Amino acid sequence: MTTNTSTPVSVLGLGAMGSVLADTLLRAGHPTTVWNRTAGKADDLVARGAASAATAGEAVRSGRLVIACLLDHASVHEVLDPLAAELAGHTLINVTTTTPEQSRELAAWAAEAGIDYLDGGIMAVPEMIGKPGASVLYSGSAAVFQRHQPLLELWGDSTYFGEDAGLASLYDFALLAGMYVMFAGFLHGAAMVAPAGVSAGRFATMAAPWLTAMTGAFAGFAEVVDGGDYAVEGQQSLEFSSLDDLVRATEEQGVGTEVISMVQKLIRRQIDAGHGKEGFARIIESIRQPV
Ligand code: FVH
Repeated sequence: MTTNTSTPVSVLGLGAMGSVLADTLLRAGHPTTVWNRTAGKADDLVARGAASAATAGEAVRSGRLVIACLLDHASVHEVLDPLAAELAGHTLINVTTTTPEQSRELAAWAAEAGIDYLDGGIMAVPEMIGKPGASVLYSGSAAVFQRHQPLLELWGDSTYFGEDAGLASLYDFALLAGMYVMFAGFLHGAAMVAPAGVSAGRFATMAAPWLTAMTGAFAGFAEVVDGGDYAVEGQQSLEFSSLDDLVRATEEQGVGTEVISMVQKLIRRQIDAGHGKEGFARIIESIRQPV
C-alpha cells in the first residue's frame, strides 16, 4: 500500500544533504521535525515551518517515520543505539552512506529492536535533490519502500533492489567506483596536456563528449562478460591495447603514470596468463582475482 497523504517525519542530521532532504519534505507539506547534533543548523528550516527537536530522542518521538542522514555508520549507531527502545515500532530509513556489510548490520540491529528498516544510497549531490537526474537506491523492507515511495520520490527517482539491506549500498559503491576511476582518467588526461599549454577547461570540453561517446561500449563489454567468452570476434585484443605507448607518452610529458599504469597492470596480468588475443573486457578477471 502506498500513501500520498502528508506523513509526520523526523530527520536526524542536518548536514549539506540532510538539510536539503528535510527541506524537500517540508515544501511538499510533510510535517517535518529536525534534529542536528550541533545547534543552529535547523534555524532556516524552522523559519520555513519545521519543528526543531532539542534531542534525537525528542525527534524520534515526534514521528513514526525517521530519516537518518548522518556522517557514517559509526555516527548512526552513536545517535540511534541509545534510542533503540523508543524506535521500536517506528520506521527507519537510513540514507547515510554505509558499506553493504554495515547496512546489513544496521538492518539486523533494527530487526532486533523491532524497527522497520530501509537502507538508502543517494546518487546525487545536495543541489540535485528533487531535480531531474537525482536518484536514490533502496533495499531492506519492501513494505517500507512501498508505503513511503511517494514521499521518497520527492528526492529523486527511487529504485528498490530487494530485502537484502546491503544491496542499495552495493550498487551505490559500484557506481561510485566507476565514477571515481573515470574522474581520475579525465584528470590524468588534463595533467598530460597541461605542459603543452592546454587548460583543464579546454581539455574538459573535449573529454566530455569523448567519454560520453565511449560509454556506448559498456553494453558490448557487458555482453562479453555475461557471455563468458572473451575471445569473440571483432574485438580489439589486449596485446593491441597493452597501453605501452600511452604510458610512454605520459612519461614524456613528465607526469605521473599511476592512473594509466593501474589499467596497464590489469591488462598485463591477462596477457601473461595467455589471454593476449582476447578482448579488453577480459581485464575483469584481473579485478575478480586480486593479487
Ligand atoms: N553531500 C553529498 O554530496 C553526498 C552525496 C551522496 C550521499 N552522501 C552521504 O550523505 C550523508 C550525509 O552527508 P552530508 O553531505 O550531509 O554530510 P555533512 O555535511 O558532513 O553532515 C554530516 C552530518 O552528520 C552529523 N554527525 C556527524 N557525526 C555525528 C555524530 N557522531 N553524532 C551525531 N551527528 C553526527 C553532522 O552533525 P554536526 O557535525 O553538524 O553536529 C551533520 O549533521 C553521508 O553519509 C554522505 O556520505 C552525501
